[in-house]
Amino acid sequence: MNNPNLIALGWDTWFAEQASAQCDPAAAVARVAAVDRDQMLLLNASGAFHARLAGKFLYDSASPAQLPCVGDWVFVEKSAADQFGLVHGLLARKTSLRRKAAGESVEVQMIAANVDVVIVVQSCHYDFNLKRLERYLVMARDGGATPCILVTKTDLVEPAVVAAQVAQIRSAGIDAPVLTLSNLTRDGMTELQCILEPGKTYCFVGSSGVGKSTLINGLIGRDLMETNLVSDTGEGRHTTVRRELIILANGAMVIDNPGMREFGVLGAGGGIEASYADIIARAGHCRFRDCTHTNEPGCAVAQVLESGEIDTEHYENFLKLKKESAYHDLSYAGKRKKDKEFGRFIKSIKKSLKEDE
Ligand SMILES: Nc1nc2c(ncn2[C@@H]2O[C@H](COP(=O)(O)OP(=O)(O)OP(=O)(O)O)[C@@H](O)[C@H]2O)c(=O)[nH]1
Ligand SMILES: [Mg+2]
Ligand SMILES: [Zn+2]
Repeated sequence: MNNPNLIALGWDTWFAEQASAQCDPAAAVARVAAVDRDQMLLLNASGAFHARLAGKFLYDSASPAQLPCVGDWVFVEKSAADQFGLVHGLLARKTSLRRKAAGESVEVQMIAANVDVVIVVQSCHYDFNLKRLERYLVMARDGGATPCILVTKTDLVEPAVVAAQVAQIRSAGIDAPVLTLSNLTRDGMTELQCILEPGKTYCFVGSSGVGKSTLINGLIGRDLMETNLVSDTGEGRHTTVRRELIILANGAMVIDNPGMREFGVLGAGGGIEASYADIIARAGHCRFRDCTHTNEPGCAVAQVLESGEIDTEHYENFLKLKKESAYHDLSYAGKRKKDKEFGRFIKSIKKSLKEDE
């Protein structure tokens, strides 16, 4: 189970322990590089191959979030004669990048698994938005990953504009590292490359058109990812439609993502607590243990707000996200039962399995 060649793909003793606790320790494992409906691209020590979900595994999964997604480790069976591998199970996830789908649905969507660092990309040209940035940071931390902020398209504005945005991030109490980059002049590329460590997985998220695929192409050194012209306002169609884990020459792994327009945050994993550590620390001094920090007497958070020690916008965003995540957690618990959508999904896969027989 301690195959040194898997270590390059991010395998470590934590996963080895999960594997032996979950399954026959001799079972083969592989990492999911991409998922296309019922088929996936897997990586192991000997390279890339395609695989499908075993019927039993599919039937036993209670929700789409329990099916393999990019970055997952899976148990797989494949003999040399087989064209496809057969995936029998999913290893426990060390980190999960997930969101609540926009709109009415309460379904949790997996974006990627076992990501070490989530790189939140915003363009300094039209896209920069502190509230949205904080949502992304909460999402990253909620699933256990470390966030990093990347401000792109610095060639399109004066350096003072970039500096002001970085200052705004800092004064909001956000302590994640901030990098700046122009894909055009390649200013900041070396600094980005410096943080990418071999064997670690980096997932790029952010709005459509901020330059995620362009920068991944820049890291690979050739145009593997499709990119597209967008209007100046950043409004445009989504160019990237598929997630794929790619191994860079230095051994770091990167995952590109389609731009996200709107997403709900889940709070259960502690993402809000971690992203608003300054407010949480103050909250410990409130007179009432269940203080909502809105109008109670003896509220320690209100005190620092008055003194300006904590930014008002940062505080308001905290209240909003807390309310939102409490609502999602509640509605999610209430709708645990398998929903219709997933039933239909299972049906379509069953059908395509049959057709292949
Ligand atoms: N001026 C300038 N343009 C850039 C920069 N980075 C990307 N672009 C352009 O912005 C457009 C969108 O870039 P993409 O890399 O496709 O954006 P994306 O984030 O992958 O978008 P989605 O796949 O839709 O999520 C392309 O026309 C790029 O050439 C940059 O640093 N400076
Ligand atoms: Mg893209
Ligand atoms: Zn309080």
